[in-house]
Amino acid sequence: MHAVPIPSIESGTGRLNIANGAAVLHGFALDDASALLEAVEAVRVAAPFRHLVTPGGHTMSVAMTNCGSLGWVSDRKGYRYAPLDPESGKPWPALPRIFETLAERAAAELGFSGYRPECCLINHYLPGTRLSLHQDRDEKDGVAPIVSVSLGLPATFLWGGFERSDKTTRIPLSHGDVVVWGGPSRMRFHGVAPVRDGEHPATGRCRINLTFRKVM
Ligand code: MD3
Ligand code: FE
Repeated sequence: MHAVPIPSIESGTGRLNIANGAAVLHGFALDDASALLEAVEAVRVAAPFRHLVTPGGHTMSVAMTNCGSLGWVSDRKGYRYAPLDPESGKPWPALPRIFETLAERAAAELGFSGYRPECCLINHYLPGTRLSLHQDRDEKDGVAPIVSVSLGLPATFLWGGFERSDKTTRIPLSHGDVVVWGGPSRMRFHGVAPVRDGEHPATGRCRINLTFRKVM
């Protein structure tokens, strides 16, 4: 079922296949990076980054916001997608056109045509910030891929198996990389190792990650 256990480089394409339906598209967002970051600035004015609290009472070290018709939120009551920003009581900012276009083009590279995510969760990492191993399982659509876009400081993505205790593979992600996670990989445990200190010309001292999600 999981037929590609070992990452394989497809020469010349800038594409790293990591499993059936999952691949890193190196530099796929480079040409759009400054426009994407401008759009993030507009989103954060309307819906600032905030540290969500987990149902267990821990404050997440990643700061998050959303755009789209639904946003991912967490509090003591649980994780869910919500149409309103709980901080403002207003709808999340709309998905910027450049976000929609990039996500659809990236998904199409892996053969997922007509990708129309309702949500873009935007994660903000300062040096030292990490995201512990988890599964993304709050989406009703467990088949559509998640598309992620890395901007700014590099990070090491931790890619696990189907049990939390499975060993993880480390995948370096840098500015402009796009990853499409579909097919059987969709429910794998994954996380991000603590971001190392540094300066990036596009973002300064932080990493921004966009994850597009087909929720309904
Ligand atoms: C693999 N974000 O927001 S993106 C998340 O870099 C999240 O901010 C990380 O994990 C980040 O939930 C990683 C890549 C990603 C997203 C979802 C996945 C990889 C995935 C779902 C299944 C498998
Ligand atoms: Fe995730």
